[in-house]
Amino acid sequence: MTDGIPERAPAAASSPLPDLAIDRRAAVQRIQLDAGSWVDLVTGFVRDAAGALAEAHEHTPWHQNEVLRYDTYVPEQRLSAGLRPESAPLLRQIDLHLTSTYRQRFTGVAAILYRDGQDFQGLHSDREMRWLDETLIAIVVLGQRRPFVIRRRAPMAEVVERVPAGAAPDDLVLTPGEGDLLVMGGACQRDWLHGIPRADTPNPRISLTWRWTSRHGRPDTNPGYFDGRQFSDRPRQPGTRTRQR
Ligand SMILES: O=C(O)CCC(=O)C(=O)O
Repeated sequence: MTDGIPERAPAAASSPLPDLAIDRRAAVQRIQLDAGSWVDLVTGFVRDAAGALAEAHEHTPWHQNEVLRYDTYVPEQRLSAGLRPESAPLLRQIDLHLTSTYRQRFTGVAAILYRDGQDFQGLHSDREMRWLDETLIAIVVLGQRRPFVIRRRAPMAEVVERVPAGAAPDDLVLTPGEGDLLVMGGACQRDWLHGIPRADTPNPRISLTWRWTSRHGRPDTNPGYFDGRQFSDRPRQPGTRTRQR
């Protein structure tokens, strides 16, 4: 005490904050697909992308889903897992970043492992009844850069089958990987398809996906074959199951 003024306690030695695993200031490139749909691409979003790939590859409880094709269950050509954002610092940081950047509460995290170039995902959209007018699909891609094809939804679904992903003249082909962030927004799931075609690589690719939907939109009474069924807050749709080991 000096002249009635309490002395300040010595400043506590400042404890260093743990380094962020993501670069929150990395530049965002916005690609406007049309008046209502857009894609944000952030390269170099995950700082130690190689370490994150190794960690996710080794420690994620991957499982093999099977999907009903005609009258037979066939294994999906990729592995997947559901993760909780709070289960790892990287996921938590991405979750907080997405929430503050896009001002929405996302559901996450759906992880997919493409073991090599033979694993793929056909052109589809993450579409669900009623709430397709405005959605956000945020995908962090670790590992091998591979084409991520975005194609305008055609009135005739057969066009998708006739022209391989990436081969149509108007296909937009991005190559996220090595820790990039890709966000599809607006009416992208209603008006556009996306897919990861087979690629000539022995290397793995992992995607970590967060989703948000406004839950407003026209009822989707006639979904096509290529319309995804993964996204719902209801139980998994009949037709997809996890293989019993
Ligand atoms: O792996 C990706 O980058 C995309 C994943 C995807 O399209 C999906 O889960 O619906």
